[in-house]
Amino acid sequence: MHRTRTAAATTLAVALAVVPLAGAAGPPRTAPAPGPGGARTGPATAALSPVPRSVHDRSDHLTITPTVALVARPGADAPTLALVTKSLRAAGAQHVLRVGRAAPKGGRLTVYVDGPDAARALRELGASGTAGLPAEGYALAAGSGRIALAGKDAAGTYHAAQTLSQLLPHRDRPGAQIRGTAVRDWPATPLRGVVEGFYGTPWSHAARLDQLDFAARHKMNLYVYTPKDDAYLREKWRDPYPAQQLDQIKELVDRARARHVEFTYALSPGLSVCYSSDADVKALTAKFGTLWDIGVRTFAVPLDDISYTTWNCAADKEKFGTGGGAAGTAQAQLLNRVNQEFIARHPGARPLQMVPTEYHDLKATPYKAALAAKLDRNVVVEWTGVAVLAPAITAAQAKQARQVFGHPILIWDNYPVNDYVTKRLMLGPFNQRGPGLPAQLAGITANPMIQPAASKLALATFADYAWNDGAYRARASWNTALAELAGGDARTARALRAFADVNYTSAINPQQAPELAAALDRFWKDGGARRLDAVLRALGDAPGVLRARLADRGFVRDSAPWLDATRAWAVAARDALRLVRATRAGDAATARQLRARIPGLVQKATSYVYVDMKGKRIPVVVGDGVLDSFVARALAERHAR
Ligand code: LTM
Repeated sequence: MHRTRTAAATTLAVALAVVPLAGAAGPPRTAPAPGPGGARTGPATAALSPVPRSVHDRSDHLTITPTVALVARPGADAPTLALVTKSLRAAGAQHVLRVGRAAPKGGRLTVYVDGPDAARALRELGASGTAGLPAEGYALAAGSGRIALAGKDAAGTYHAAQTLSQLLPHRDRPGAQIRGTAVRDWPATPLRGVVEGFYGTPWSHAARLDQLDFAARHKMNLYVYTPKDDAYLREKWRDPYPAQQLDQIKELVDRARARHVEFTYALSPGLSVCYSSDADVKALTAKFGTLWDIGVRTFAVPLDDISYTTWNCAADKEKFGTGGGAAGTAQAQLLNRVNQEFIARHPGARPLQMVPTEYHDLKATPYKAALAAKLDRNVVVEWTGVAVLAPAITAAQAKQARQVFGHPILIWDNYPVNDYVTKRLMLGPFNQRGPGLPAQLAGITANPMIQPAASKLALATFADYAWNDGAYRARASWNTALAELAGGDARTARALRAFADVNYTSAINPQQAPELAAALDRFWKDGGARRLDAVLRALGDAPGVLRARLADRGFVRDSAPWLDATRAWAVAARDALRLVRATRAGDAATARQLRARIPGLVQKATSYVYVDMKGKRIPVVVGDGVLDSFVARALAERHAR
């Protein structure tokens, strides 16, 4: 018997839930997120992220046998097979044997990947195949001694393998028994990924490799390489890369390909280009050629954050005239030449992408009209919404953008980017993007923070939205992301949640520290000092817990000054709470001592700095407007009484 769960389930109780067996039980791979105050919420099973379109529980089970047969046709996608094998081994299988069309043998778990065998296994398990699915869709079914994975295309099968890796438990020996399931799933929009497009210290090579792995785990399929402070992308756009840098880019391209992620190379000539110059067209296409040679197949020309009222050469003024319409015409001509002389002449190249100079509104202007009329139809236009930092983006706005720009729209979403406010980490979920938006788009990308590992919380929620916006619930997705980053460890997840709460605010999550603010409000209402003290103690302990237990060391490195500030603010706030209690109890001596000490604690809490790429020291903020206000109100308490 099958029971269908809708994809909108907030915490998706996972199919393939592990059935505990004597001697075989262990923690599920991804534990549920802890609830406020530390209580575990949801069932004792993992949550799938992104939430699939549909999951059917089956009434049967399968067992991870010591040897598992893996049936795949010759030429099957190697990354998919590697991932399936890795997941089976992590679930306790000792041997994963690749076989041809061999029939299942003697009670051995058999896994079918694509082809007629997988199609038959899906049928036998009562699951639909891939007919009718869009690109990257997949079907996965498991039960009664077999698992079948089938993709609409190679990327679809790879996504099925990613889902399987979340479904299978982590065991160090065979024998785990698993409930049967059937998953049918597909993405909400063709392109989903990260645009490394911020100002400030570009991500390191190691961080980029790590991000490509992360993207794949979250079913993102795009990484756009366009850090503003890589000189070879902007100031020195005409210059070839030094060999070592090109080697590193090639390593990224190869890693991306092995993860079914499209590496996009985005070159920004706008600071110095002469649009009418043959030599500059040649310089642009020659640079693209060097990237093509190392395997890049997707190219972009961002023209954001440049002036279009001043030309870089007299020839442009002469040829195009002045004003926004002239700029749109000049850009369209340059891009059309790149499109026709490079993209069209390289079979296998993906559609060219561009960022217009007017990228953050919907006003009908001469510039946009020129682009709409003159830019080749198949060029994809990037757009940040109705503001650079759009507080919300709706499907209706995206529809309008398609009309105004006259081209397919790829959203460049400026969240969780923090280059304009480097004192802040943005650890809240992706938010305020409407249901139905992805369906209007060629795709959606998120511009991350300067801190790559710390960006993962927001990016995981972004990926959930981009894959299945209909099922997206920001807080539920955030809970899942916290649990994943914490590696399923409840204590780490609680610490991470407390830390993320005081680093929450942004253009799309206006409230700072929503959980802490609620705890403080409650204290001012009911005077429950013990309860609040426990919350503040947990906040103060969180940095130590994360430093000691968080497996993602990059997150700890990225967050270092914010972790220090969090600890120091919690110390100051606990003293402030003691001050309120002492004042209310008429304990003047204690109150006097605390009053003398607290300013020094606040000074310490505000002393931690982020050092940017130019060596500028920027004092970081945590829980601003919440922790500082609490301390100030506590200090004022004496005057109020
Ligand atoms: O958003 C775009 C298209 N361009 C720049 C980004 O490079 C920058 O990271 C963000 C946030 O500061 N704003 C921009 O305008």
